[in-house]
Amino acid sequence: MRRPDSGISDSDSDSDSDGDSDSPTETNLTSTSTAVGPGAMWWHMGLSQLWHRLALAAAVLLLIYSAAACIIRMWGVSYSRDVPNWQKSGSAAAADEAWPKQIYTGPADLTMSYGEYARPGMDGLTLMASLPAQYVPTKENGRRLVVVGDIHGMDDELARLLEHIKFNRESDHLVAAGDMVNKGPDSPGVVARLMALNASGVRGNHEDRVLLARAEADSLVGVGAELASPDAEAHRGEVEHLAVARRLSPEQVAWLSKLPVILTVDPLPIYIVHAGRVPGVRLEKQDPWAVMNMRTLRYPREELRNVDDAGTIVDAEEVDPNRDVAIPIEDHTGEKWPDAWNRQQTRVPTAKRRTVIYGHDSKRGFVEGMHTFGLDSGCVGGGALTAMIIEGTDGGGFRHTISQVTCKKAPRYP
Ligand SMILES: [Mn+2]
Repeated sequence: MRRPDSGISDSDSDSDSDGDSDSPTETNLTSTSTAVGPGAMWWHMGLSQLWHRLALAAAVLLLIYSAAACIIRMWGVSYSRDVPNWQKSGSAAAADEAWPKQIYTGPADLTMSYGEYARPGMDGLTLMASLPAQYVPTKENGRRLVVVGDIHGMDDELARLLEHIKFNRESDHLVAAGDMVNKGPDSPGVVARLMALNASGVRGNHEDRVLLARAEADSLVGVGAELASPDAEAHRGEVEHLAVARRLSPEQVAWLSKLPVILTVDPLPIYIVHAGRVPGVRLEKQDPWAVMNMRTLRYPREELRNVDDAGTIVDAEEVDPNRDVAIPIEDHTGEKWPDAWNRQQTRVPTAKRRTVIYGHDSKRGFVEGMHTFGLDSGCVGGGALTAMIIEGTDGGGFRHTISQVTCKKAPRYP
């Protein structure tokens, strides 16, 4: 029998034998190895060479497997996605009975939900609250509910207005319709006066920004606080918000932060908000950002469909399905939201109609609509400060009067 350690000399002799067949010993060894048969090849290769080949074979198999897996995966990605109903052809679409029998033209026509979602970062914000029942004016209690528009730090004017209407804190209740702070000279004075009068209020965009700036500044510690330079504040547009936030006491900040975005005056059919509310979206589904910031509404379906050759929007009918989707925006480029609200109120039963009292739009000034009252008459810019005085009437209704004082234009603060 051959010994295992003779394998190496065997391979040597194989290569040698081609050029030199004179050596009988070597020839003999070659013939011996041939006689052993193919099984002996493993021994010819040697152990290290064997492992090399096995590794190579494994690598090739792995490569083939990976390529196959890749192709199968890509195939799956391309072909296993959900096909929207309106893209299904023929019988597939017909089989889906739930799909409405309408023609949908593209992504812009999909159902949208602007105004329905609370943004992240609204933690700690109260969307809705009801005015405590003892402050609701009725025919019987003879109380007055006094709603004041954007005060903006104009404390002297607020004091004059309250004096002018003979405000009596025993029988009257004051509600600030947002934007009590910023712009004017004395935001802390205004908040202090409101707190002293046990007033109610709603959060306006300016309260919101002051509170956000304050929360961000308070959360800075260590290196972050060191890096919080005035330049960085200016870059973020927070200089004024932070300046006001730092002048407010912790109690004043706490009071502001508890104000709801929407104040209802049940059982009176009244909502008080700072900027507006989106028609067609339930009260508890309103987006706080929109309620604090909106001025007009835009209608993407209408803008996409009802455009004439010159590119202008064709006037819509009173009831236009293309206005089902409304986007609340800050600027004045859309339809005034109170117009949309008042139009919608004419289509609901009298018992379900609601009046919205708001501020925020000093450009339009005091505006009285069928079911809307805009109270921002631009006091901080030298206009007037407006109060709406609400009293209860027979049958659970209300009547109102409007009072104003003129304002001295405030130097921009700070
Ligand atoms: Mn505002």
